[in-house]
Amino acid sequence: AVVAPAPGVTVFRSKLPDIDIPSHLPLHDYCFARAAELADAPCLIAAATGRTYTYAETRLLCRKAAASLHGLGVAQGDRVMVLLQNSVEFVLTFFGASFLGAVTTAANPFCTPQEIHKQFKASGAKVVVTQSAYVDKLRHEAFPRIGEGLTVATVDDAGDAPEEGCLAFWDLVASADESTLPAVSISPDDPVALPFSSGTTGLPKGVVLTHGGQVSGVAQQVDGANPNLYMGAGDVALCVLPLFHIFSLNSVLLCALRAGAAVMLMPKFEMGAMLEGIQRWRVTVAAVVPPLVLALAKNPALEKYDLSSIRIVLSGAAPLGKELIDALRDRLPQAVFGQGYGMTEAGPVLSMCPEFAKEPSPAKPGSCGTVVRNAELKVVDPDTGLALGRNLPGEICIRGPQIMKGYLNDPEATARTVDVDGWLHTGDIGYVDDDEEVFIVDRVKELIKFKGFQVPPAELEALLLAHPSIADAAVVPQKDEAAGEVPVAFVVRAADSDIAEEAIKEFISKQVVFYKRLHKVYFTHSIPKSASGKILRRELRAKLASAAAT
Ligand code: 4UW
Repeated sequence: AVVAPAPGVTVFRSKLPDIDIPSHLPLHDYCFARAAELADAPCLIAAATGRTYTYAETRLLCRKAAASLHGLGVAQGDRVMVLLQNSVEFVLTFFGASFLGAVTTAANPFCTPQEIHKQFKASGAKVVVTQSAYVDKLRHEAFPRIGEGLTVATVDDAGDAPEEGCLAFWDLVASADESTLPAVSISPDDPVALPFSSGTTGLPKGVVLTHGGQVSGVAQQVDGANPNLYMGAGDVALCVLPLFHIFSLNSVLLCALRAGAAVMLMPKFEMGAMLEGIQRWRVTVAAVVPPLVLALAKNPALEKYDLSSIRIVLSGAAPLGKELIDALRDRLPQAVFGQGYGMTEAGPVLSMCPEFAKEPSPAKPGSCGTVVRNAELKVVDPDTGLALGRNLPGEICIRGPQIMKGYLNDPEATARTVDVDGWLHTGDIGYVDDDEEVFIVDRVKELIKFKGFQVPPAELEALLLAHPSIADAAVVPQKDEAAGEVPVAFVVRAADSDIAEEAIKEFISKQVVFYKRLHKVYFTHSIPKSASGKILRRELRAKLASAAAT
C-alpha cells in the first residue's frame, strides 16, 4: 500500500554536530596519524604466534611492504589481491598498497578457484599475496601461470623454498628499503580498497572505495569531540571477523588504528583460541556478528575465562534480536551491547549504537543506532520514491562523503544504486523512530545473508541454469535460527529429467564457497516472473513463510 509522505522531517541527520574530516589525507597517513606519539604502544597482536607489533614497527613494516610491492612492479592505481586470513601480512599488504596509491582487493581464501578467479579478473590484479596452502587455487587453468603471467608472494615461506614460481613475502619485506618508496601524490578521489559485493541485484561487483571516502567513514565513527565508537590507546579490538569483509576492515582495523588502539588478529574463528586471546590480551571492544553472539551465549566454556575486559560488543552485518542479546548479557554484565548497520557500498556505516559514544545516549534493543555524523539518511517509499516521515518503513537511503565512488567498470549498476542526487539506495527496508533510532525490518534487494556473509542469488541461479537438467531456477532466502538466512532454490526440471535434490545440491556445492551452498531444493512447475521477466522473489519468500507457518 502506498503511504502518504508525512509532513515534517524527511531527511534524518545525527543529533551530534558535524565534525571536521581531514579527507585530504591519504588513508595510511590518516590511520597512522598517532604512530609517532604511540610509537611503542601495541598496534597489532598476532594471536596465532603471540607476537605484538608496536605502532612504530607496524608503520615501518607497512612501508617495507610498499617497497616490496613496488619492487614487484606495483605502481599507483594498480590492484593487489590479498588472499589471506586475518594476519599481520594482510595489514601490511593493505597499507603497503595504500602507500603506493595502489588498491587492495581482498578475497575470501575459502572461495573456490573459479570464484577467486572472477574477482582476480574483474579487479585486474597484478600481484597476489597469499599463503602456500592456497597457491593450488591459483594454479587453476583459468589463471595465468605463476611466475610467468602471475606474480604470487606467499607469507609463510620465509627462508624456505617457496612454492614453485612464488616469492617469499617476508624475504621481500626483510630486504626492502623503505627509503626508496616513490613519491606519489594521492587525491581523496583515488581508490584504496576494492571489496566485492552484489549490492542490491545481480552478480558480485567491485566496490570502489576511495581514500577520502574511507577517511570519512572512519572519522564518522571514531573522530571528533564525542566519537560515536569511542576507542583509544589502551583499548584492544577483537579482529576475528574476516578482514576481506568491510565490517572488519573498516570498523575494526581502520577505526582501531585511527583511535590508537591495538588490534588482536585471529586467523579464524575457533572458540577456545578466541576466548583465550580475549583473556590474555584483555580485549575491550568485540566486533561480532549475530551467529557469533549465539555461539558465545550457548557455550558453557565461557565461565572458564576472564572476559571482564570487554566493554563493547558491537554487532552488525545481520539483524541481532533482543533475545540473543539477553542470552549473552548475563555472561558479560559489564559490557554495552549494540549494533551498527553497514553496507559495503555505503562506506560502510549508516548508523551506529549511540551507547558506544564517549558521551553515550541510550538505544533500544533491536535498534541499529542513530545515523552517523556528516551524513544524511532518508526513508523512501519503494514504489513512489517519496520520502517518508518517522516510524514509516521504506527503503533506507544514505548520502555523504563516505559512500562508494561506484562499481568498478559498471556505470549502469552504479546508476541503479546511487541516484543523480547522490543518494545510495540500500535495498533495506527500515524506519527511523521518534528517538532517531534506525530499525531494519526487511530487505527488498536480492541479497541473502548467511551468518552475515553475502550470498548473491543471481550467482547461484546462473550456475543452476547451466545444468542441462534444469529448465529454470530461482534462489531465495529461508529463515534459519543459526545462520539467520540460508539459500534455497526453486527449480523447474527440464522435460524428461528426474534430477534429484541431492544431485543439484552437490552440483552447486562443488562450485561455491561453503556459505553459498543450497540448503533445500523445491521442485516446481514454473518460476513466478513479472511481465519484464524479473523473478518475483517476494512470492517465493511468501510461499516459504507460509509453508513454515503450517
Ligand atoms: N541489521 C540488519 C544490521 C545490519 C544488517 C548490515 O556485506 P554487506 O555489504 O555489508 C555489511 C556491513 C556491515 C557493517 C559494517 C561496519 C559496521 O560497523 C557494522 O556495524 C557493526 C556493520 O554487512 O551487507 C550489507 C547488508 O547487510 C545487512 C543489510 O541488509 C545491508 O544492506 N545488514 N548490518 N545491523 N541487517
